[in-house]
Amino acid sequence: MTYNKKDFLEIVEKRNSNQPEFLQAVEEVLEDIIPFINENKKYQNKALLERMVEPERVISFRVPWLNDNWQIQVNRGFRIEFNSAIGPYKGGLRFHPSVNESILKFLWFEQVFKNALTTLPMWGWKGGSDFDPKWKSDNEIMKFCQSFMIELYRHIWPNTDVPAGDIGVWAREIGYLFWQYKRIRNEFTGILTWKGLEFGGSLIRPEATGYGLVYFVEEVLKNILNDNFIDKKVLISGSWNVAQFAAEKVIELGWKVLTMSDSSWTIYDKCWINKEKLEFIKELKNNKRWRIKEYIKEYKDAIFVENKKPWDIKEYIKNINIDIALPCATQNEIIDKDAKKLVKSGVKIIAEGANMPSTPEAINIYKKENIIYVPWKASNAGWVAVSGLEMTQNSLKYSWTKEKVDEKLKTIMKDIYKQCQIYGKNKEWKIDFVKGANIAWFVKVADAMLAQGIV
Ligand code: NDP
Ligand code: 2IT
Repeated sequence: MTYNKKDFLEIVEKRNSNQPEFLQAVEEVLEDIIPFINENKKYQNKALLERMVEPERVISFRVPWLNDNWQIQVNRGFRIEFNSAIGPYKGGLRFHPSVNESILKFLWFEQVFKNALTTLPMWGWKGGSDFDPKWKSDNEIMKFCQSFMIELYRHIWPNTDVPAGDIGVWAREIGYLFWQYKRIRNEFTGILTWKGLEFGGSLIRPEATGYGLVYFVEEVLKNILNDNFIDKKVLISGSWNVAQFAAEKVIELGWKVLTMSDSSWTIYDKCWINKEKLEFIKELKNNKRWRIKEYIKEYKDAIFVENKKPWDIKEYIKNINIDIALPCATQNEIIDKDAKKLVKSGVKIIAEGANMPSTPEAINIYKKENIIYVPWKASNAGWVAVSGLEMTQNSLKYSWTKEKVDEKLKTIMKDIYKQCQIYGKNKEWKIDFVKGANIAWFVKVADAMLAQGIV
């Protein structure tokens, strides 16, 4: 029996009627996967899709805690485990007021792609809470994390489920969660990743996403464009973690970074953001003098503009042709009119560092204009990949050097490229990376499920 997309979606909608984000994620993926199943007998009549969209377990729990004014607060905690066919559950915890079951199921769905594509034995899960860490004191964050872990610990083990961070959960929160777990179980294990270096964290963790993104772009240049790698002009958005380390790698390769931005300002520097200038930007962030416009006080040749994006470059630096755009700031930062501007700038490759930075309309423009487009689910997998490497180091009770982790990250990004190449070949494009990533994920998970029976 083959699948019909419309009929299958109706079934999923009936069972998840109040979960728009999850339904959107499923629909997007079915576009590539259903034709693939319909062409491959091996995957037919096994209810694979029906099983893949149904979680193994959904857990929701109460998180009571006491704020600094001695008032009792109650939040909702979640943990969604979908399928453990290829390894322990692995993924981030998000603390944000928007967190609900639909958002976590959508994020899980996307996490699965990244995890499967890394080729490491990790399956996706997502967890978190509607707790809002903004404006909370350190003490309140710690109290919340401790209460959250008092429930979460029942469900996680080093070979079962290993959380990391996501929005609202960074090194500080991971430290508090780790200590509480250790106190409850009286056991020092790699139960969380993104830990501090002092207690089992991995080197290259902060760099992983930005570096991994640029490693992927190198593969595209080498294999698709057969390019000489000289003097590439690059637009980068954002100026925090992902953007800074993407810029660092780009500069190391001798390419030219022309822009960086924050949520209010963009700087356009026709004399390039070199190593020294990037250090200045890093320092701005570290000192909490965090507006990118401070740059202009030091580097007077640059232009800074409010409410503009790197993709507006042609308005400020004429006679320039861009080779590569790396959106590293936020979701939906490239809408259709931005995509048109990118086309005009001459861009040849768009590779995503942020989660979901291009809208569907923008992606259609890339396709129409034959721009090589690498979606985030393939190009920002460096993040969770280094989490996987942290788990390995923890089980070995050993720490690899920076060089060793970096080398492994590079190999993983090359492997993701190869998987997209195998499954994403397309008549109009040399490689359709969206299709490639979707099918590579499906094949890996479906084969593992088929081998393990009715799971
Ligand atoms: P941040 O969220 O701290 O950085 C975001 C950067 O983008 C900041 O410079 C921020 O500026 C800027 N920004 C935010 N909103 C806008 C906007 N509307 N327009 C322009 N710039 C904006 O963290 P990260 O660097 O860690 O994350 C960036 C993206 O990458 C996110 O989508 C994240 O989910 C994704 N990601 C991050 C990974 C990681 O390893 N950290 C891994 C994989 C994906 P401002 O200071 O003004 O807020
Ligand atoms: O979206 C992501 O890849 C993450 N939040 C990272 C998850 C992890 O386990 O490192």
